Amino acid sequence: MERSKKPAAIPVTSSLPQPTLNISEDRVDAVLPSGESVSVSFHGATVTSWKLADGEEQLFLSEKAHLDGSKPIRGGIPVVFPVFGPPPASGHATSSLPQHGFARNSFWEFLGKSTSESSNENQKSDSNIKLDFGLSNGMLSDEFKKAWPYEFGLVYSVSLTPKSLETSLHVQNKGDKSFEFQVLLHSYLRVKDISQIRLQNLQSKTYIDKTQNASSHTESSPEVAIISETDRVYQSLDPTVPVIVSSAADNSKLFSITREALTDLVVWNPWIEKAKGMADFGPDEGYKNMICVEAGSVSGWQSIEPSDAWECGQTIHAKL
Ligand code: TA6
Repeated sequence: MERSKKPAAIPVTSSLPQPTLNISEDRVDAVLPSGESVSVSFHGATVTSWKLADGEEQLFLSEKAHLDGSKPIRGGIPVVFPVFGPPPASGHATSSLPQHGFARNSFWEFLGKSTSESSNENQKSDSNIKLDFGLSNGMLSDEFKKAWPYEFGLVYSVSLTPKSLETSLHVQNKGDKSFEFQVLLHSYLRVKDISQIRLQNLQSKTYIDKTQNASSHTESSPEVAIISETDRVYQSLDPTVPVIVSSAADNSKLFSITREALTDLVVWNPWIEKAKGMADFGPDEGYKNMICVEAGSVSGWQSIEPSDAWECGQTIHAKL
């Protein structure tokens, strides 16, 4: 039968409002139809902004942060890889790297975005967007390549939903030598007043206190207050148990952080003197408006064999 009357192809397009994406020279900005937004700098694949639908910023970004690629970005969510903190003094593969490694201080490439229909039938639009960024050994500076001569591939995914921000890192060994690494998501959470927040679900956990010569302690408080310079590595946490940043006034949950494969959690606030002492930390009083709650695998080393891969991540819910 002659099928001259074949129906015209019907374009499959969603009539629902879609997330918007803007790719500029230095970053990617995405906005959900419901109003939430995220910005990710190509430098370090650093999330520099996460706003809720009412426009309220959830991350702290120093007013003096270097956004031109000249230094790691002070604030947002720097990606720490392949070493946390100052590397071992000598005799380790990371010994020639700078503090916190090269990932936060390298230019990543944007690999693309994906959106997904909301599973909630009441949701009137696509409510999720995932942005993928890549970094591999060939993209590193000569200095970093020389300092850490391994073939690797990183894919960092930033996923925004109306109620959460998820960041995950996929590590692949693309060479013929195994290597070991540490990883940490150095999240600077924005708070109205550091004296009015508490950290919950750390009680009875062991922590290394870097303000007391890296001595080991056990957390006794169900609600940790920040009253001075704080630099603690809480260890061996169940990553599925959320760490909560709550309001001291009414115990409302400001942030809830769950993790995957990241069993350490660093809590850091530079307080008055250290804040003043960092040239890229501003304003000086900014320590009152931030708390770093950093999901990581930093107490030991992850080892990865040739062709193997390893994945980790964090999900931060805000204003629960
Ligand atoms: O995550 C806590 C920490 O290791 C602190 O010891 C402090 O050094 C902070 O990171 C910031 O490090 P940075 O290299 O970004 O100045």
